[in-house]
Amino acid sequence: MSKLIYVLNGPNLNLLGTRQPEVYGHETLADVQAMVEEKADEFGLEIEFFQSNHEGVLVEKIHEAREKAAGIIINPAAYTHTSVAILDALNTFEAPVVEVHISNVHKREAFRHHSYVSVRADGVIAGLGTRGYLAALDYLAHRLG
Ligand code: DHK
Repeated sequence: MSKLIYVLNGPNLNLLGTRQPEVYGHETLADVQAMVEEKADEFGLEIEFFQSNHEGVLVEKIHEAREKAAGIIINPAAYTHTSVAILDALNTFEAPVVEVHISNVHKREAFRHHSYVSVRADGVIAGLGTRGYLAALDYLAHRLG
């Protein structure tokens, strides 16, 4: 049975493609999903791709991943900078976690420089645009063998 990777996306990422394209690019979240699924196929991995604008829903999805996933790729979006709840949920997940940001948060406002999720993440990718999801998947594919 192939390994399942959860790709979780936080608030406002449903608007990718139309939301501040100068910052987040022109690809939609559906484009990102298609790109990630195609790459996962090459690696023989399965993808559960998910987006929510609600913190508790993301927490529950991480709980679900505890039983099902071999790894998590998460772009917590604004919750990166605010959510102890998402950090605590990720701390209950025992397999690898990669944090992805489309933009380079360190080139942006000071409030984006701190990440609660980075306290748990095995790796952090920022500023590679949506290719960051593929870099995260490449890492997990190799780490999971
Ligand atoms: C996405 C968001 O929505 C912001 O709140 C984060 C992140 C950065 C991104 O670059 O993907 O600060």
